[in-house]
Amino acid sequence: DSMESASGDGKSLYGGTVPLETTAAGSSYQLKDATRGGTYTGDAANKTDKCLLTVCLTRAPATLFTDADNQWGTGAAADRSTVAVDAQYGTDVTWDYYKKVHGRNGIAGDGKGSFNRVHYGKAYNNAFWDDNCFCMTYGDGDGKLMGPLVSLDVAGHEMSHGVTSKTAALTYSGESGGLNEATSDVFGTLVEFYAANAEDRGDWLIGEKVVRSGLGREALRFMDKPSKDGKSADCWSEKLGDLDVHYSSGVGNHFAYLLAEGSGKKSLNGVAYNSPTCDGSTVTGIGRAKLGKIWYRALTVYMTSSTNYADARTATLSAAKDLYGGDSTEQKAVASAWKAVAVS
Ligand code: ASN
Ligand code: ZN
Ligand code: CA
Ligand code: CA
Repeated sequence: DSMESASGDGKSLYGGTVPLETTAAGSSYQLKDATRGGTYTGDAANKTDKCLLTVCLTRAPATLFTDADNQWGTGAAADRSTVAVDAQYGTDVTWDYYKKVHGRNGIAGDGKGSFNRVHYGKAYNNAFWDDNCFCMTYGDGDGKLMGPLVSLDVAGHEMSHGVTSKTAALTYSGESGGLNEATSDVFGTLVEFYAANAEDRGDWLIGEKVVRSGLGREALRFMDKPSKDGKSADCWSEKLGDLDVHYSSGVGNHFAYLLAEGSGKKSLNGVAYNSPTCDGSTVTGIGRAKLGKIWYRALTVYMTSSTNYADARTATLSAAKDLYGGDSTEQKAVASAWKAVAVS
């Protein structure tokens, strides 16, 4: 069969009707995007990987989604293609964000795509990046705590783990692990803003589309005040590295919010924020675009596998100096935002 790129669209679960670039193969279409390195989405058939650490005896499949008329999904989770639309769209937007904003061509910067697996496991309340398959995997959620974990911010979060893996390679434990997680939350959030999707507008919450009433809170994580999740740290302390990486990330998330938006109260796209500082100082934000520039340069030029929060401060100060000059407003804001989360 001859293969050629085709423009279709899909009815997603969280983002309304979205454009999809697919592959025409004979009389049907594949959910595979040749314009983004061949990134594709497959069905994991509710199976799970069986692994001991990184050695896997069996792996859930990634059976490529196909469609007869290139109009994918129904917008309802009952159709197996619907969440595939979200996942493919999420990695499309993330691909475009890295390319257009940072000049990065794919996860590894080599133009090569990756793939998504959706419907992983049964009632699985998680999503993850896996360095071994170089792929993203999404559960359907149990419907009580969470729905399908295929929102834009989660897709951007998981794909950004791949970018971190190919750049700073921040070790996934201790403070470097918290920074690894914060990197994914920061870029997942910037991807959500970049998408400008009317059904899933940009915000500083992680997983607000995914959570269900049983979880008892409006998002998985809150970047303006990370402790709103009941576990994450707002401020650095000596013991921070003992926390799970999804909670020590709070300090980096809080820094990122403060740097972009500033301290205190703010309302954005209909969401209210109130970001405190750890020392009572006032931080004036420099905007999301500059946050993204500074964090990306710090990640790709200055951070290494062992970078801790003090090192991340130095890395972002160096990045801000490169981008905007020493003693620039931007570099001073980076210093103020780290001070405000007790990193010096
Ligand atoms: N959803 C989680 C994450 O991407 C999975 C994990 O704990 N690694 O961080
Ligand atoms: Zn993560
Ligand atoms: Ca949103
Ligand atoms: Ca969000």
